Amino acid sequence: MTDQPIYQPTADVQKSDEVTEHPATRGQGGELHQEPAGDAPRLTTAQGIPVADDQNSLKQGDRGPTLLEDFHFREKIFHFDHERIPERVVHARGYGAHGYLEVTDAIPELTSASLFQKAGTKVPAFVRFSTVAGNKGSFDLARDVRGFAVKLYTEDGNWDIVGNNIPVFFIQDAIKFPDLIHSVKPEPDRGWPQAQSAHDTFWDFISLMPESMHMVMWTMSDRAIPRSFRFMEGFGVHTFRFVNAEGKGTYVKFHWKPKQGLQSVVWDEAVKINGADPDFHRKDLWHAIEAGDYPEWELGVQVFDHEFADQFEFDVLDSTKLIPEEQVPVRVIGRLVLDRVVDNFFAETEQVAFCTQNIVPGIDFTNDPLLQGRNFSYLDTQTKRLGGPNFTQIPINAPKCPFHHFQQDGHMAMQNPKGRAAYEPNSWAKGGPRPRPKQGFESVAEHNEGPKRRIRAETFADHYSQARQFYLSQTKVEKDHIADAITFELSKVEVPEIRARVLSHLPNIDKDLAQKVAEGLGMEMPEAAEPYRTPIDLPVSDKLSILKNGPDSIAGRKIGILATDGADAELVNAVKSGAESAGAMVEIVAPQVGGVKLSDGSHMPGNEKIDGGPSVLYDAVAVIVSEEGAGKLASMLPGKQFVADAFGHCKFIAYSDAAETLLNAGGVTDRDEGMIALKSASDAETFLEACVAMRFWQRAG
Ligand code: HDD
Repeated sequence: MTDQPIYQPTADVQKSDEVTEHPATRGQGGELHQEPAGDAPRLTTAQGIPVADDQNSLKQGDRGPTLLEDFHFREKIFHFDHERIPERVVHARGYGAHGYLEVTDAIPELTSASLFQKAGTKVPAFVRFSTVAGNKGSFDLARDVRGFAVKLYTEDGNWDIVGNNIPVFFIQDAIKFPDLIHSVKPEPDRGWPQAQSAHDTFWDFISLMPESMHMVMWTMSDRAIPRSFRFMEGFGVHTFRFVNAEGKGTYVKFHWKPKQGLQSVVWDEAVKINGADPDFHRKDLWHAIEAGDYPEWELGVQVFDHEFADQFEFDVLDSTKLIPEEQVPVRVIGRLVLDRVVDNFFAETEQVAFCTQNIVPGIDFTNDPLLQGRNFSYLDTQTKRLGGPNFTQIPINAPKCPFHHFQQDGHMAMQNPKGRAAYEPNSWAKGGPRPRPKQGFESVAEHNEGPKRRIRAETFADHYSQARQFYLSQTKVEKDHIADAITFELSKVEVPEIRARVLSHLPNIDKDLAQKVAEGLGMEMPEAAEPYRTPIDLPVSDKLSILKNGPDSIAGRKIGILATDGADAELVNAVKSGAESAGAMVEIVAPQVGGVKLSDGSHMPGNEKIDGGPSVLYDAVAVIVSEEGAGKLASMLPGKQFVADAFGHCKFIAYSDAAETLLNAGGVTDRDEGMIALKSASDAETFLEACVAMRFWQRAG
């Protein structure tokens, strides 16, 4: 033992409400001289053995080799080495929250599902939102479809509605799913691009699959860059079935409609948010729930019968088609509320296992060939990802109703039955669970026949009509965004033949769109692709547009106030309190995160330093600065960009007199109606009222 003090790497921990000071240190003689502070539980190994020192591995001599005998060290490193499970092969990046579904309109005439028998019934829910293509560590604002997967823990078991924020899909038959996903994922030789469809292989595949055209219109629209999970619609996509107590089936499509309204960002904003805050969407959900501003969606159903299905222009089993709400209105039957963040991301969000085949009595599948394939894929993928068949025993996946079965053993089996009967039927008096012919799940007794063939039904053959309907249903701004997005994506495609092949599909959707994209790319318009079936003209559907279905208040939005020392206190407080009382969140962006001293001498704490709080993080901004503060910001790039971007992204901007210097330095010289001068506190109201429109689109031309 040396006479020198023994070096201990543990720094003293700063005291706060949540942090206690308990550096476990050894004295000069090597003896442990400080027990953990307070009543903290003792640190143990996973086997429960108390740990004396968690800072140093066991060594032979102070500078000698680490000993294999150190079971605490070995267990800790071994566990760490095994801490990751395979990420989801798609939808790897996601974020979940808990809540409930409350039934607002009972529908026993349509379905025997237990939850829909009585208005007011509440069932627990877990929802996971996701992007599709990117890996687990990718950024939130990728141009991509968003997963909208809902697990409902009903009295009759778990019902998973594994949907997206887009009501249609790229392909009609599940056998093409691996091809679709391989084409969008990083290319196999070079390993890029991450979380992006703007590359050769994706567009090559798309150009060869005309059935994808409808979905591509959606993914090139602003639907694929939502402002937040809270402002997205969700769709079950496939046609499912409701089955009532008499066994009568009715077709149904499921919809989630955000009470917060729909909202997306513009592409330049998405790119910049990815840099400024790659976790933008997950943080948004977390902060809203933590603030008690619980996001809510209406559960809506489109219910229709065989007669409608037979006369509908398209096949209701074709997932590349939707049923316009004008044709079959959405009936609201419930509300989904997310009111609790997860306790542990891995245990809940990462381990949750959604499966399309999880349905309950009263719900049934249809023969949609995409759905049929999914019903195989999800169980298979969960078994691989979570390591075995007992993933249903993980608390987030376990039913919350009583459940009894004879499945047993396997990796990590936690629920192990007692007794001798592990089979059914058996003749033991207490032999365990028995099937219930009347209450158990039964499939609709559908009659199917025909030759066994690999074939796509003729009724699936129209590839362009609904793509055209979607495009024509958009506002001018939204149409421009679609054209810009296709142009951008194709400009990243290196092989001219692929660009030309994609372009050749567009005249079948809309000639002006095709022309715009061709001009944007600087290409000659190639000959239009020969459609298998000539597209038909369909009426415009307003429900397909985001801007026609925007919010009706600024509740749940985020206003950024750029303030400096000496900023007019009355104005800052008027914008802040006005926004907060309208249900919006407010953040102060300042030259220093410590905050600012306002004109009345009061201190306003900052939320972001200007470099870390660009205007893309906010729905609208107020620039309330002193002359001196404006001058300083005008000499800083982040200051100039703050106002230039807010203006360029068509946001409403409120500004104090002194802000003129900064606005001009940022190149914002127009004072259009989206720019609201704050002369007195009452102008804050004008600004906040204008913000309900979310953007001053007239600026976009
Ligand atoms: Fe899928 C995950 C949605 C077609 C195979 N899918 C997954 C998730 C969502 C969807 C939201 C993430 C669930 C979560 O948060 O954990 N998928 C869809 C929709 C589709 C669709 C709306 C078309 C209508 N999917 C689809 C097909 C197949 C798959 C055709 C395969 C035949 N999907 C999977 C999967 C995943 C998955 C490989 C990956 C991780 C997982 O299941 O849990 O099984």
